[in-house]
Amino acid sequence: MSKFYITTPIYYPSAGMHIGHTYCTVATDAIARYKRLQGCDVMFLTGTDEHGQKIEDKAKAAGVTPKEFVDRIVEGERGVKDLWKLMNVSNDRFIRTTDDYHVAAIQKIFKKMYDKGDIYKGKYVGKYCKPCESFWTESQLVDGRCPDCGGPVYDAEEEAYFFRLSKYASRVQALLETGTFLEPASRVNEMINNFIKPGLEDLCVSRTSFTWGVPVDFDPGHVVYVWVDALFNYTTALGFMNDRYNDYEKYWPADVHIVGKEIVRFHSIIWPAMLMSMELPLPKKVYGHGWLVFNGEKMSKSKGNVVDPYLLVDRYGVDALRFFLLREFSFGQDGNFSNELLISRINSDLANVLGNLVSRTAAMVGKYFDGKLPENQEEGEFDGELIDAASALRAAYEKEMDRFALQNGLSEIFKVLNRANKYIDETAPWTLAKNEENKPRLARVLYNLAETLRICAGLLSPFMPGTGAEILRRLGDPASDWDSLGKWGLLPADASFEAGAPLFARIDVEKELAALDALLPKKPEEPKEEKTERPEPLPKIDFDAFMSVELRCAKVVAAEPVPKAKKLLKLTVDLGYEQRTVVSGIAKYYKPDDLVGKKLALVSNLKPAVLCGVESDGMILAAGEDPIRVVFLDDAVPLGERIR
Ligand code: ME8
Repeated sequence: MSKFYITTPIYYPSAGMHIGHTYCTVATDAIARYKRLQGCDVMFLTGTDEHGQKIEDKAKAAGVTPKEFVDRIVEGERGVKDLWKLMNVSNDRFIRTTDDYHVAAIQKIFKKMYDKGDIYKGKYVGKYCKPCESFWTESQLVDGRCPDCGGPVYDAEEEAYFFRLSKYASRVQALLETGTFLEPASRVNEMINNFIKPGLEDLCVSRTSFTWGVPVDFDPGHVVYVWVDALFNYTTALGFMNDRYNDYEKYWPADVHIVGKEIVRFHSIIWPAMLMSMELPLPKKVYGHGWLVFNGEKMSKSKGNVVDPYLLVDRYGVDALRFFLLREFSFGQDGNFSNELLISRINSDLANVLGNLVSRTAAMVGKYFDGKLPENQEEGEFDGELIDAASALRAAYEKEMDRFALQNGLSEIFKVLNRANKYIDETAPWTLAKNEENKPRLARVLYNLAETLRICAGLLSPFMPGTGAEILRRLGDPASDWDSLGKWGLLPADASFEAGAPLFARIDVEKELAALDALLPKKPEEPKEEKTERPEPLPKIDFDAFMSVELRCAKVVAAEPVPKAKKLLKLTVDLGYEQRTVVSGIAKYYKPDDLVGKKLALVSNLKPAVLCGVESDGMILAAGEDPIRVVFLDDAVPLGERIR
């Protein structure tokens, strides 16, 4: 039996997961299920990438340890594992980079590259982007900002270990030029022109400015760069350099790493170079898929445009969502998500074509033959075209699926389903039913429809596992293995077809859009026109009077409602030299999560006051009365800094 090892990127459990993450994992799941259907021995790996400064900072802001923080997001309610369960993701293994076996293996891997001379100690001087955890040179910046996320970068100088990426530049280029290693082909030129041709610099692979990472065991104070730690997950999860698993020999090298386009550089340049250094076989393929964008922008929490998969599954069901993601967008390119597209796709393909064909066919088998076809059947006009289309489907589908053209794979199935709906119009079974003599012909027409549905349901099941299985169940669980799906006529002649509830209901587009609009997170409000009316001025004060107010920069590290006080939030703020409790009347305008991690201005020498039983030691600056807006400070202002 042939082996097939497929991976998704491992996710940063730093914030909620959205439809973009779901897209990547569901696509990978469809490929893994397709390979299983073909009879391959599949290993499908996913997991979480849990180290790094970003996680350390978020944990600190939430007032918990990094491990507690990631545990909650990975294992907790609506966490990463929950989401994959919801989406019916069939991963065989789940790795967490905080797992002991992985950490110990990373230490050995790092040491091995160091002993070989491919990792050496040096000093890093340049720019650093915190969210991306990446060092950049001045020339790599775009308009002075991080080339990956567009965010601000900071001067950085630290002693660090470097990986001799430059040494492997020509081998990596040759690998990319094979044309089979990285797909789609458009990504190859991007890698060669943007990264290899300008000259690959050695990669900084350790950090000393934070501690939440795999410690470099031979040099305390250094932790392994999160991407080195993350990339090797694909091998440690199989048991490479650890005893936890024993599948490395069996499954490595990977058949394909499915990754988003922004991390193609890590997977197609850095990853093979490190494997070359370790003298390990290289993955056979890296596939860089496009992004799901929302009105042209990548989804991100800070832009407030994330779409919640739980909400969509709740309204439409998991299969409809899986289907939409893989049918609507071309996997290698960006796709613009919209609720309207989602609803239209459900209506046009699932309710009108697939659902309708299933219910019409089953209803006719029920009405004319009591749910079970007679063996006495008669071939006739139009049969040939439908039989040819359904018999050729598996091959056409396979051709598309083998190059990960998932959208086209589905479109091949829908061509046949449409053909079958047309066949109903052509053969007009309701007219045949009027005459007893035509019953054998009618039986054959319904058989052909049911047999077409057997093949289509089997080939749909990697995309819509529940729906595929349900159609097959209603057909009496006929043969649906890979071999049988390539053959016509395997449904027994006296097949039964159980009528059941409609598989997909038609949705009223306008009503549904309005309902969704009310439910989905609101876009940030457009700023209102600025007020121009002059306020009544207060008497002038002298400089000393102003300076007697001590304003300082503080960061919110925790926030919670005050029991029995609807308007109040209790904040714990950090001034760098001490923490304080402050009560503020902003509960109507801010949720605790909106505030944690943000810096604001604190009147720190205000006399304490007790509000609803909680002592408030200071006051935060805010503007307006309804709504009240907190005056947030730039993240670059140091904690405790005086504001004047
Ligand atoms: O990159 N559309 O983790 P991550 C499509 N930890 N795909 C999207 C998307 C969107 N809107 N948003 C995110 C990491 N993704 C690393 C991986 S692997 C050794 C380490 C995809 O949680 C994104 O492209 O930021 C990436 O492939 C995956 O989600 C995980 O992103």
